[in-house]
Amino acid sequence: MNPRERADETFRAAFGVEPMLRVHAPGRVNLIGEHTDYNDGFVLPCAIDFGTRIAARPRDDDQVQIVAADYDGAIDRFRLGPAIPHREDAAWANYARGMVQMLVARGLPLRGADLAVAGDVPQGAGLSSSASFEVAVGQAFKSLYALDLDPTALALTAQRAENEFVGCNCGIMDQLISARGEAGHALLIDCRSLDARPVPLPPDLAVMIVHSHVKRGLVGSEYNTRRRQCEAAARHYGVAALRDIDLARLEAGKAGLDEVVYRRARHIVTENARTQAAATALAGGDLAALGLLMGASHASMRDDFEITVPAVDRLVEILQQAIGPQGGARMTGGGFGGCAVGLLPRERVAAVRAAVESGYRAPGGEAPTVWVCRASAGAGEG
Ligand code: GAF
Repeated sequence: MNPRERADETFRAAFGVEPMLRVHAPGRVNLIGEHTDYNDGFVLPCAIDFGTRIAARPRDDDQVQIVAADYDGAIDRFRLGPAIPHREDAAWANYARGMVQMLVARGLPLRGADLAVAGDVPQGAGLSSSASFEVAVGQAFKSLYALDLDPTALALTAQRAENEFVGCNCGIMDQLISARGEAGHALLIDCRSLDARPVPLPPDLAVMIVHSHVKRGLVGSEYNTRRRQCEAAARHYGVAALRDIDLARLEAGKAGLDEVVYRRARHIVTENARTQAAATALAGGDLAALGLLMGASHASMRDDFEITVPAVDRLVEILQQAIGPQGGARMTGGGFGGCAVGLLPRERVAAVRAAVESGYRAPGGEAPTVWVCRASAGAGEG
């Protein structure tokens, strides 16, 4: 059964009627531009054909009931309000609770709802299962109550839920691409203005995602440390965010800057430049240039930002070798495990898949999981 069917079936089993409407929101893969979003910089993600599906009906009171198909039909119940309590015993429920609380905080006219949720974004893989869940919950309320909430506002509300309710200090990339993705395109997002330029993916280009099966450890604490280091560097240069300096200024002003903080800043400054160049290379179908930029991005994440782990470095090397000069590969997402992304000519998919499946094993012995994904549209009904 696909997630849509599972959401429907779970809805019927829990509430005894057919849902009134269905919504979905996708996960994402980031092609390049890592940790640049909270530095007001550039990212180049695309929404993928894995996502969260919700079957829903409105209620005429202020009760919300959510049944999770992926958690054995576990049910969460709470009332709308400005201070919805956290669930300490069911972390999944807090994404929905946070989203609903932030919709209420926007002053939107919502009532309660019955929802059934099912998804197929692999969890803990760095493909934004949680952003897709938050955005899907927001989309469900938007559709049920015809809320005045455009896709950017939907994304900002979901980010606020994650920052203030769930307690993860993430940037805007994951929620924005989940809300605004375009089929067949990546989006070059300016995370300061929130302008998002669609960049068409050439039809003969494959987007390959490979799960390393390295369990992501320390993500929260290391993520917050990186944020603080970037903020310290911006203060050192007297700018609002690292987006505001280029490599020349980074080098000219580095006296007195802690060496580690300097390398963190160098990753952000060079990654911003690479991301914009990669959008140009992608639009022009220049796979060789794209491959070099992806390789440099991975090296920068490994050596300057220090968010890769040896097994993922090895996976990326195998991918790079198998892909060759026409295309490239890098780790994708927040880091410390998770997935690599490869961009390659479609005709090379079988050979690259075979090379990765025979050449890579996770530290625990697991074989990699390989998906070729379709760049998909953002959240919506249906
Ligand atoms: C995580 C965060 F949620 C994003 O905001 C982004 O910072 C990403 O890590 C790294 O690029 O997915």
